[in-house]
Amino acid sequence: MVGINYSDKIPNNVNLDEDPRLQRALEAWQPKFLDWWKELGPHNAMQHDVYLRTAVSVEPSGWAHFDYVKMPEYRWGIFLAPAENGRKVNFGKHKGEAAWQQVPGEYRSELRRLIVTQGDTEPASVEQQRKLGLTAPSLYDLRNLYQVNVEEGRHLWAMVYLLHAYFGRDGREEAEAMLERHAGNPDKPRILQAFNVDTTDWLSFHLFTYFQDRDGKFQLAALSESGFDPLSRTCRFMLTEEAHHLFVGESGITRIVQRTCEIMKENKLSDPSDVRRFGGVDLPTLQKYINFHYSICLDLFGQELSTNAATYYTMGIKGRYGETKINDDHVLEGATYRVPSVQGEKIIESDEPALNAINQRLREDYATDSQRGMDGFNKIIRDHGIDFVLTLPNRSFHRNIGPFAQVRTTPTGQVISQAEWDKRVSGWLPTEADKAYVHSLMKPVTEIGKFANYIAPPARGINRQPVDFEYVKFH
Ligand code: BYC
Repeated sequence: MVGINYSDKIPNNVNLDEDPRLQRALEAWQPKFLDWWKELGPHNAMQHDVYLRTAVSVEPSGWAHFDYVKMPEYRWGIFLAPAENGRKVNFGKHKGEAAWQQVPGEYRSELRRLIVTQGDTEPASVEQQRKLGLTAPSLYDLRNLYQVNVEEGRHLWAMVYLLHAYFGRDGREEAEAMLERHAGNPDKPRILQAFNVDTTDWLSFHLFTYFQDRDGKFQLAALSESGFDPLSRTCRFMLTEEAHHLFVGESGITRIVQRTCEIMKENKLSDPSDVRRFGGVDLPTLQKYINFHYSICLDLFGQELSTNAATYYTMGIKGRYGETKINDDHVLEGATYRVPSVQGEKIIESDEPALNAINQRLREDYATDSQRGMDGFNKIIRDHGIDFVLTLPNRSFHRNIGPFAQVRTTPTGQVISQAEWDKRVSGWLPTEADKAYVHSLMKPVTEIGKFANYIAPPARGINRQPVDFEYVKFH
């Protein structure tokens, strides 16, 4: 077992006590992080006792310890996956060289930029979700929200550690700036657009953890391939935490779909929108929410053709998903990849340099992974004998980044005029009335073992506890 030192002020497995300068710098950042947590972390929740897991080891098996914790006392720390002996740079022009233990001087600004962008999303998501605790559908769900939130806080620590340890003064300044930009702040917004939208209801929360955290999975996986070994090791451990966030999203949507289908069956409803009369999330509304969240997440992968991504790849600092498992030369000079674009009224595909299509490839991998869960939701609907299929909208729909930002298309990918879009958009994206309806369902349920009407209980509890366990104790 690779031990974690919990006797230090900052728990870590990087021998922080052997580097007093770094330790002091991080200990000076720690109270600023806590101030930020108290101000912009979960609203009115600092005194609650929450049944949380904490990392006790970075090995894949058995890293978690579960107990009641007040969130400000959570032991945020620095945990890297174990070093791999003899690890190499596995792609780009340095392929085959020993992985870097220090930042290569000539790649400093690109690496810093990637780490800052990654780091910025973590506190952003906590800020976006800060009011959700007021309307949780159960104690079980509330606990999951808080678990996700504290781990996003830890992911910020992961990036701040890299900035402090490897980027000197600029890194320290970037670490400060992480706590100065805020989700939705017009003067100092978060870097990526999707991290400036408030998550104000639990339908959105489950879609966020399904779609947006999945972007996290794919970006972290691409960064875990990095030739800069400390970044790779940090991201590898973050991915084990990320898996739980994706579970929260997938199981949350599953439970909402399950409940909706039960309502339809119990009440013999054939028109899906009638579910609203019985206080459920009707499938057409769920589809609109899917359209919204999926499309804003597609933007998180950047432009379809990106010279930035080509540069990162050639430098060996950000790879592809599952890089070492891909069967090619891992240099991609002269290789091509199919990339969609718009030509007049049509969406076409053309072969483009694979290096410029690195973002696009990751987006496609993401799309495939997103569809997998959708198939599961549709199976529940089918099994209830309901004639409705949830779909992912076309990659051109409602985009703000890349060539599709210039056009309007239907969810099936037909290019349409702005006038037509204005006429039909209320059938594709949540309207104010849809949002008001969803918000009307958001009544907190705090009784042990009880669940809001629009969501089915989970199949099992957390850490083998029963579903009717007191996952959060209010104070
Ligand atoms: N919003 O060449 P391109 C997570 C900019 S989520 C605003 O394609 P690049 C989490 C771009 O900056 C994972 N701006 O860019 C989930 C560039 O600007 P400049 C987060 C955007 O750099 C849930 C220009 O457009 N991690 O962990 O190849 C909860 C040209 O674009 C956006 C990462 O993102 C946008 N969506 O790709 C908690 C990994 N897209 O140079 C956490 C690190 C593009 O013209 N980041 N632009 O000024 C990256 O790898 C890259 O920055 C991106 C963008 C993939 C995001």
